[in-house]
Amino acid sequence: MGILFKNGTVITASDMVQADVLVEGEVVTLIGKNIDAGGHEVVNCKGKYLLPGGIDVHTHLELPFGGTVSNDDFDSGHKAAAFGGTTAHIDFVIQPKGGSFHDGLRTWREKARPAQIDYGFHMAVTDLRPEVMDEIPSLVDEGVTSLKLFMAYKNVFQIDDTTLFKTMQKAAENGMIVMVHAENGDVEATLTPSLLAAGKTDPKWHAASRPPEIEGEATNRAVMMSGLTGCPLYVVHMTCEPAIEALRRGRAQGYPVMGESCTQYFFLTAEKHLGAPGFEGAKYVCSPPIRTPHDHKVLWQAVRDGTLQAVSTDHCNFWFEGGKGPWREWAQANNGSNWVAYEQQDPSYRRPGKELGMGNFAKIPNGMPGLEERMMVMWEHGVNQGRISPMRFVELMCTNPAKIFGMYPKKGTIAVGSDADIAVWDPNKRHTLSVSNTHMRTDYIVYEGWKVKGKPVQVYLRGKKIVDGDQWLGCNGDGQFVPRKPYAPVL
Ligand code: DUC
Ligand code: ZN
Ligand code: ZN
Repeated sequence: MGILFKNGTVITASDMVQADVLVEGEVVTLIGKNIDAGGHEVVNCKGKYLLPGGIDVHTHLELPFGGTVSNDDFDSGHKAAAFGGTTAHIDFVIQPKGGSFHDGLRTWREKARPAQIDYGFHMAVTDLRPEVMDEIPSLVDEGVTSLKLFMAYKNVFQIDDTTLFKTMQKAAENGMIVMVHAENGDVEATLTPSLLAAGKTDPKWHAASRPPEIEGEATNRAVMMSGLTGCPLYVVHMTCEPAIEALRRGRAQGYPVMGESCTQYFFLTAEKHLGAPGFEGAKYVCSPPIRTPHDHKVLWQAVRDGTLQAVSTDHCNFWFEGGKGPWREWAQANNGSNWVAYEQQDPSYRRPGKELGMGNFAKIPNGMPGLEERMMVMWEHGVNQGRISPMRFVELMCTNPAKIFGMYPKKGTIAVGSDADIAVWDPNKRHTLSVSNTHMRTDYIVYEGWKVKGKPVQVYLRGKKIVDGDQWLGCNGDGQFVPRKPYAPVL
C-alpha cells in the first residue's frame, strides 16, 4: 500500500501541472492523471500545491562561534525546518585547527545523531596543512563534495589566498565545488579597531566595519581564481551590488561561478534594523551585514535574471536575552537534547548570546534565525508579489540546491524515482510569523508580525508524514545523511 496524493498541482522547476502522485515506500513511483486509488492511503490535495521538500544548503546548527554556540541543533533545527517545508539541509563542518577533516566530520556526525530531516555536510577548510590537503579526495568517498573557505574572520576561520587557490586546484581535480564566504577579512580587521577607538561601538557600526566594497573585492578575487583553475565556485550569502556585479562578470566570461543570497538580505536594512534603538540592532548582526533597499532590488533582479541560483538562510541563531531568562526553561521543556547535555556538564552553565557584544559590536555573535521562515517569506514576497513564478521558486529553494550540490534527482524535485520529500502547500493559508509560534529555539525572529499567505500544511520525508498542521510526527533518527555526488553540474 502506498500514499496517493490526489488532485493536487505538482510544481517543479519546469512545470506546474495538475496530477496525482503515488508514493510507495520512500520514493515517488508514479505521476499521472486519475491514478487508481486501489488500496492506497489517499491524501486529498484539491486546491493545494505539491512542492518538493525545500533544501537549505547553508545552515550552522550547534556551531561553536563568537564565544558561544548557535542555539538550534540537529533536533530543534530540523523540526523547525520541516514546519517551514524544508526537508533537507547542508550544514558546515568546521575543520578543527590542528586537526583533520575527519576529526571535524566525527564531531558533526555526533551532533547529527538526533536528526529528524535529511542532511549533508560541507567541509570548512581552516588549516590546510599538506597532510590535510591529501585528505581532500577521501571526502568525496564520504559523500562530502563541497569545500568552504572563509575569506573573512581573521585569526578565526580566515584562510589566505594561497590556501584558496590550492584548494580550488585540488577540488577541481576531484570534481568538488568550492564555496566562499567572500569578505576581505584583512580590511575588516583594520576598520573595526578604528571604529571602536572612535567610540563607535553600537550594533549599527557593524555595517560600517564590513562595507559592500570588501564583499565585492573578495567575490571578484574568488571568481577570478575560479576562472583560472576551472574549479566550480559557489559564493555564499551575497548581499550587495559590487558582489553581484563581480559574479555577473564572471558568468559572462563563462567561468563556472554561481551564487546564493539568504532570505534576510532581501528585506532587512542596516539603517532600520541594525540601527534600531538601544541594543536591539544586535538581533540583526550577521556577516556580511544586511544592506540597503537598493541592494534588495539588485538581489531580486539577480534571482530573476539567473545571476543567483539559490536562496538559503545562513541560519545561525543566538539568544538575544534568552540565555539568562525564561526562554532557557522553555527550550529545555520543548526539546534541547544538547542543551541538557551542556547542563549536565556544568549545572551553572548559561549559554551566552548577543549580549556578549554589549559595548562592542565586534563581539556580537554573528547570525540570526531563519530556517523555518525561508520558504514562506520567499513565497509571499517572491511568488505572491509577482517577482518570481512558482516554478522559479521551486528552482531556487529546492531544485538548484540539489543539482549544484550533487543530490539531484534523489532530492529537489518530484519525479518518478525521487525521494518522496513533499510539502503539501496551501496557497491560501494565512499565517503570521512570530516568535510565539516558531519552532526554532530562539527568543526572537527577524520577521516578527509579518503576514504570509501560503504555507506547508503537511510535510513528508521520504514518504513519512512528519508535519500535519501544527502537529509534529517526526522522530529523532528519521533524518539520514545524504552522500553527495562529485562532478555536479554548473548552472
Ligand atoms: N555569518 C554569520 O552571520 N553567521 C555565521 C557565519 C557567517 O559567516
Ligand atoms: Zn559566512
Ligand atoms: Zn554561514
